[in-house]
Amino acid sequence: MIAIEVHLDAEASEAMARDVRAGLQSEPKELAPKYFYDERGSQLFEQITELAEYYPTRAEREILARRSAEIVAEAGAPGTLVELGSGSAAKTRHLLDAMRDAGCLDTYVPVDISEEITQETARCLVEEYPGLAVRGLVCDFERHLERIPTAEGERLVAFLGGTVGNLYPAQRQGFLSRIAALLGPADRLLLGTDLVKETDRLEAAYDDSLGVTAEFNKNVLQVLNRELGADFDLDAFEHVARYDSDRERMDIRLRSLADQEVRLEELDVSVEFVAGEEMRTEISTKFTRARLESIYADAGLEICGWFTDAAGDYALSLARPA
Ligand code: SAH
Ligand code: AVI
Repeated sequence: MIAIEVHLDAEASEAMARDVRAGLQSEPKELAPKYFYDERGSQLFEQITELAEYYPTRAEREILARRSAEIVAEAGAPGTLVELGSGSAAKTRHLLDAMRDAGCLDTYVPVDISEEITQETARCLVEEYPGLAVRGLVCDFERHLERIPTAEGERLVAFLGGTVGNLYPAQRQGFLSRIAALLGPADRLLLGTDLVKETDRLEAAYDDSLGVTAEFNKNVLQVLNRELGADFDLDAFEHVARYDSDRERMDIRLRSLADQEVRLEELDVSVEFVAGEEMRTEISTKFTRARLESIYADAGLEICGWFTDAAGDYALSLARPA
């Protein structure tokens, strides 16, 4: 009952080499957050979800635990759940339970760039949900979105965890428009978004006292060391997490602690960092309902369901083709 297509080929390695070369040569330097997620990066993200300061996972879990039956009914009792950036699919169980209880659960399609966690998630889910077909895709969802299998009946496409917030506005707009084009008239998108709140809480969520987020951030350097023959010294960088209140997004960086030169053998380039120089590794955008409505409208989507946790920290919205 498990079929997983892996699209991490030579083309993916070339895309990574191209991205990293361009990012390290731009001013300021920048790396894409999708490169965080090797096996270690996925494990570190799972640890982040359990941190006292990192509320988004708990808030989203609260909504899914309370409202999944309603969400599934509102989405028309779909037989297929497609999940973008599925990871361990820990919270997704609430949706799968609700689909099973509604008698519509047939197929789960996890789509993730991290092969280890996707294989493990598929193995666990077929055991937990007898009769469930898992048709996964290990790929970059921005490059391979159109490879998502079509289905006989309705599909619910879930993009949870707030991962849409890690995309830049133009990238996000293009991505949501492509999702809108994939949806049939009866299909629905379920989107998880963290909401705008006080700077202190946001900055604490991305700079925890145990240093797990710092380790997660620096892990991207380890990925480049392994994949591109780089010689980054992880101890020569520090984690920086600041809220940009104008753009309503967390801005996450690595700051060089010294003047240093880093060699990336596979790219045949050497890159200079001066002491104090910051390289952006991730943004994490925070939303309001009004802003999301306008983002949806620009992408050809409209909200048909809005669910928040009791504290109003986080929202799940259901959207349909406009
Ligand atoms: N949905 C889970 C995991 C969120 S972490 C949760 O809510 O807890 C973000 C996930 O998206 C990771 O599993 C990561 O591997 C995946 N991811 C990030 N960028 C991706 C990309 N470009 N293509 C496919 N998967 C991606
Ligand atoms: C996956 N993504 C939604 C997380 C976030 O909150 O932006 C990644 C993360 N980065 C640091 N902590 C968590």
